[in-house]
Amino acid sequence: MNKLNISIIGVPTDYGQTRRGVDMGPSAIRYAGVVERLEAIGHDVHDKGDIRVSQKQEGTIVDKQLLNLEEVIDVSTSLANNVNEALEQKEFPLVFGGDHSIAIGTLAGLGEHYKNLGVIWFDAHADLNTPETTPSGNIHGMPLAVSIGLGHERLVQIRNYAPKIKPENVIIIGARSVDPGERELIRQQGIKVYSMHEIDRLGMTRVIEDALAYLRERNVDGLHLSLDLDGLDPLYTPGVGTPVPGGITYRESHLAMEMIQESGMLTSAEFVEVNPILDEKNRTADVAVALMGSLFGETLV
Ligand code: NNH
Ligand code: MN
Ligand code: MN
Ligand code: MN
Repeated sequence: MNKLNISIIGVPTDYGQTRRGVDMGPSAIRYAGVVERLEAIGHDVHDKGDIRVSQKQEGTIVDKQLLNLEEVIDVSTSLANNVNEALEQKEFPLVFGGDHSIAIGTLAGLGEHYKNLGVIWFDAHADLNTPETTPSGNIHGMPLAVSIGLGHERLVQIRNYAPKIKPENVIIIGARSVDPGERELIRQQGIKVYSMHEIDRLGMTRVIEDALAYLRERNVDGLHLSLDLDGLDPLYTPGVGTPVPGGITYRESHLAMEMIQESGMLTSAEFVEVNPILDEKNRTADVAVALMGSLFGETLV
């Protein structure tokens, strides 16, 4: 196991969706013992605390297709700056949400340093909506589209460049709730998806082997894992805002993390959508931390 200088960045925001409580995700994950767990593996862990998320800005224009747009732009910009700084200091960015809209900021910080970044998007959803296709107006359903350059110009242009990543370097794993506009984008942009169907048929081992081989073939210069806890079955992670039955199991998730660790390719990660208000005894944060254990090199024996 390669010893890392891990820099934890908490992003206590719920502006990407409308259920309260997900802004307490970073606290719940810390309470579940993440720092101790990663240090026990042998890593050097620096908890940078939470970035500042301001109160709702009253009096701004309400766009039903882009809820809390100004607030999401603020959080994304500040997170992007923090991620950028961590990379400049040669630290491994580990980001805690918050809802999945934070990936806009994380990827904006990463994209400047990696010219050919690979992304594994572990999620029940595709997060490929645009203001034109969104069924909810929730920006947490849009971060992948924004990062490939599609969506509201001010989101796409965080840190003044676009796109942040290439659609052909993205692999979605665990999808089972995909909107019509997202299906079209997946086809049109050539985004690789291992839905629950492929996971059932091939098994998680083959899925991750294939995914990593695909990214290696594309000569990626870094690998980011964006893990939405709703990718797992809600049996294991009930504390999420939009649970979808028929998800990835606890063991399959661990296997995926272990295989990503073994590849030696991982250069950053984020864990999002932990909502302690909707949770049962912090189970979802506990699972998040257990998965980080596997991702960062814990072994069973
Ligand atoms: N696709 C739906 C939307 O855009 C739901 C997105 N919810 C998520 N994404 N949790 O991961 O509103
Ligand atoms: Mn140090
Ligand atoms: Mn998501
Ligand atoms: Mn999701």
